[in-house]
Amino acid sequence: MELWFKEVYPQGWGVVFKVEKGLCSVRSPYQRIDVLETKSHGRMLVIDGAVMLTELDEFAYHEMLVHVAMFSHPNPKDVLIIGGGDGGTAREVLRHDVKKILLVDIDEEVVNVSKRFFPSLATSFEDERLEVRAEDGIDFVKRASNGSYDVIIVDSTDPVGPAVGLFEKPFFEDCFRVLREDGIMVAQSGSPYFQLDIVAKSHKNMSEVFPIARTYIAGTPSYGGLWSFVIGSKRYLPEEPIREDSSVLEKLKYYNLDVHLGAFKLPTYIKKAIDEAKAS
Ligand code: AG3
Repeated sequence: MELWFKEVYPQGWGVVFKVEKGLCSVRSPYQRIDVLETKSHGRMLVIDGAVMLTELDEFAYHEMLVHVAMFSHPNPKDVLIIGGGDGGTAREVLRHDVKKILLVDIDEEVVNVSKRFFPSLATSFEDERLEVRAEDGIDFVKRASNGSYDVIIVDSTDPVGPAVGLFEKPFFEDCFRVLREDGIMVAQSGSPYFQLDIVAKSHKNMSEVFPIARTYIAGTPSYGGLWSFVIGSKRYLPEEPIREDSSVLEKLKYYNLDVHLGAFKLPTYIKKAIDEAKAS
């Protein structure tokens, strides 16, 4: 019997993967978590039916989520990750000379599943610079002290259920407050093909909170082709990397200086959607 996994976007198109076998399926208090062995993409993490990552192309998403912000800051030492329980985002941050990372994911089951099935991501949990807390990221930033982080990275699922607030202005305002005076935050902001409203709304919210707000894109085939990220900065221009660190760069597979610069060149329809949202 042939088994296929498909994630269908509401527009009536999606991504399909031939499944060799199901490795794990758990229901946490927050969501359903599945790990599948696919024929073409290695292991895949699925949350509530949505593809979170595959071993084949997770590097593109994680490198682009992390290194654009990290290379736009001159000296990122204290980093807060909201979500990212699989450890992939932390793995990329740990390539830099950071002092401390706090990872706040609402669901510790994601961390447990990653430790069992995704060793190449979960290596980050062994690094003593990383602390993990199972808490709601929205509540966490509400209570966090002013000016405690250089970079905040939001690695969330789609804006459904408990993740909805992670795309909204009050959360960005709290992040602004807990960042230092030259801090930067970045968040995944949806698919430019299937979630253009989320791309545009996230940008609008960010631009109402941070003096500098930009959207950039990267190729992520497992999420249907293209993905977007929104970045908010208090001082530095994120489209211009401020540092070059060859010891980090030589380990990366997607991110490089040209990709950083190019990622901010947006197709017309994305620019238009952002401009329209800002004008509304
Ligand atoms: N975080 C963002 C994935 C969103 C994908 N959406 C979807 N497939 N509908 C993934 C977590 C990786 N650390």
